[in-house]
Amino acid sequence: MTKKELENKLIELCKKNIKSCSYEELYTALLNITEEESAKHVEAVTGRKLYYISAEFLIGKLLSNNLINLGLYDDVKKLLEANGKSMAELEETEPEPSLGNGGLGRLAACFLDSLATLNLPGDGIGLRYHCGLFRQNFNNNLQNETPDFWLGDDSWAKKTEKVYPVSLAGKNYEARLYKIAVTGYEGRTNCLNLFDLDTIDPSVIGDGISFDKNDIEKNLTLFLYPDDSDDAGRILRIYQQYLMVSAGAQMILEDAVERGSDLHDLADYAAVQINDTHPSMVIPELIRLLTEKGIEFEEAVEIVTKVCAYTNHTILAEALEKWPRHFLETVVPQLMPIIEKLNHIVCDKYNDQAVAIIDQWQNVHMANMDIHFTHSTNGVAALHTEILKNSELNHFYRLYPERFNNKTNGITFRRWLLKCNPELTAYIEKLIGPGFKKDASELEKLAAFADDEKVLKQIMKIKKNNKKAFAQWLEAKQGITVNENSMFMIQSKRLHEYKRQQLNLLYLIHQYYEIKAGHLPKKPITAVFGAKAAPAYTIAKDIIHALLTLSEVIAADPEVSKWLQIVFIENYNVAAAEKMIPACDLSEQISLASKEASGTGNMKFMLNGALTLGTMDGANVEIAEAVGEENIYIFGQSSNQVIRRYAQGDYCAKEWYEADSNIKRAINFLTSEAMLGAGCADNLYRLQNELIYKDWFQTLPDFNAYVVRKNQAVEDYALNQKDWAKRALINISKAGQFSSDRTIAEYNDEIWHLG
Ligand code: 26Q
Repeated sequence: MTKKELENKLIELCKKNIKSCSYEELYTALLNITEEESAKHVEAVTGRKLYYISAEFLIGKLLSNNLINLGLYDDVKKLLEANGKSMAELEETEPEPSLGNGGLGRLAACFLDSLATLNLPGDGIGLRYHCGLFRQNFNNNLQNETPDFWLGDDSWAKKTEKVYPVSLAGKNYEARLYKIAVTGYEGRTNCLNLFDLDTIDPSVIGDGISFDKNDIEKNLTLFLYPDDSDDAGRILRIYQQYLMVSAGAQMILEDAVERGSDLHDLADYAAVQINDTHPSMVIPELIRLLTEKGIEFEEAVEIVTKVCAYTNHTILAEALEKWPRHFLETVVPQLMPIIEKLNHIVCDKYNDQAVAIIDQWQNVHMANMDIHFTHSTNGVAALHTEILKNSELNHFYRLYPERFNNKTNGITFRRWLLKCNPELTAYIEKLIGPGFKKDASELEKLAAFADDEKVLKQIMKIKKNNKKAFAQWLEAKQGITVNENSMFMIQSKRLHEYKRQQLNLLYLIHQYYEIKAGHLPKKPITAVFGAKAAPAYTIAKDIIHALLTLSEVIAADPEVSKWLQIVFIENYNVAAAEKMIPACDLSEQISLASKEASGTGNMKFMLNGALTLGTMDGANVEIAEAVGEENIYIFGQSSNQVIRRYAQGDYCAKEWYEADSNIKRAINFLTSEAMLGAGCADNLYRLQNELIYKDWFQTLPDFNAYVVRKNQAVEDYALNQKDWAKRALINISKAGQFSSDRTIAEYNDEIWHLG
């Protein structure tokens, strides 16, 4: 499409000249143009097609991304600017589809982008939630949650005439299919298939995000479930999962038959990737449907095992889904006999309770079913996969060593470089040509410029500009002014104790004391947080409260606030991440070693020229290997030390608290007069007790190492900007291996064999 054609089309759709259009009108018109263009790249599928089935697709806003992938972005931007309109304001018009909690959902979105870009036949299957993850606001330094409706009149999710019957608790429902086009970068167009009921009714919503949990017809797809340890209403999650899985399985079979399958050969037509245990019921559901169509049970099991593969995203035992049998008996009675039979097969063969699907307390272990009845189980970073093999899933690894494999996560460079950091993208292109956009390994060519002063200066200047842009965005959004000349250290990810935002909190209190004592940092510091806490996760919310309260205490203290500022981004989401990541100097990846399966934010920051301060956990290990120890700040216990400490069961936080005056001082400060003056005593005391008497994620043993490494980073940053820029450049040049294009190519070569 030429620029002139684009202009004519816009004018035709809006029925007036561009200058007099509102942003809403422009958005709608561009959405239509984008859809028309992307439809031209839909390709017929022959052979094996992938279905990536996931309860979450954290796709984020789509307009700019799709325009970039279709090669229309620059023309649209110029056209708007020529008519006095800005792309940034246009983007504000689009509601963000927050259809995921965090890493797992965002990974699914990156994978769809890479599949389409690599010209592979691969669709997503998920749910069309009416509200994405809750909207977060702060009130009295506390998190509040409100519903986040994202479906306006013009949504990317197009309603189809296709409906599938789904039986839930013995009642019949109709799952309607909606489709979102997934455009690849100079590639094909695939599809994200989302299912929904026609009968959803937002009037069942009460205060905040509470709603009447009883009326399935009205509430089933109303909300995305927050990553939650809360039991209340969990049964509704089974309803959601089965709606997705049953409609999805019917669609997969129908699609295969249409393309010539006799179902015995289903594996030649379909590959199903199960994204964590949330869609695990697809296994018994496919078996059920195949036997219904006349295939013998044993053969159906064999077919499904060949078709399906499973990805594990967590090492936290408490996060592995297990459902009380009576839940499943209530919601999906048609599956229970099949799950029972699968369990018999396993028990007869192995006679080992540790690998049974149904345990002695009548809980159904979804991950166990996945490992037995798929041909591949993968972890999401090298360390994670090793821990699965050697400890967490060792019983299974011994049975099926050949099924276990690693697929280190990745991110799409189209959104996390081209879209969010156009200035850096243009500069890289000037240095090494455009090849890196589709072949990320070409970033290596940047290493040749590591000692080129002109290049390093420009890298620093771009970072400076991105910090300025972030500061303006923050000012407009939250009315907060930050010092653009300070060092920006950012920790943005879900709020979880294992991710240890509380360790960062203790550091900031420590700094507060140091500054008070006249020990000034070498450079002013701005500590930025972005994080949502699950509504029922009490301690996570207490950590948010403590950080907001500390931020207020520091802001009110002119002696300290010149040197230290804490900023908490309200309602962290994909759009916010796109503003924060390019502006970051130091990326905080400080989970307790062995607990973060991979992390993907770590990759995004690195790609945008931040240095990492991190533990040897998840993909940090691979980042450290890639950039070398002089280009990263590593600290803390190793995963082996942590695992040993847990095994010994002798960690006593109180001893660390008593033995170290800095730790004691920092923890005591939580309930100081200053903090109690600005915050709530209940929350602050509860967090303090948790740290002294429990500290399940071993914050205190890593405290001193963290302080030392972080202060080293501040000093290096302050004293030698050129060297810092050089190390940033090396980080960018080594980021190629963390492209999701690489990840998807590996999945395809080793698991899917598509086409
Ligand atoms: C479970 C039961 C009930 C309600 C919610 C849930 C639930 C929802 C979401 C459990 C887990 C999740 C999300 C997990 C997740 O995002 N895991 C992250 O996956 C990333 C991609 O592989 C990794 O990089 C992160 O390390 C991992 O934490």
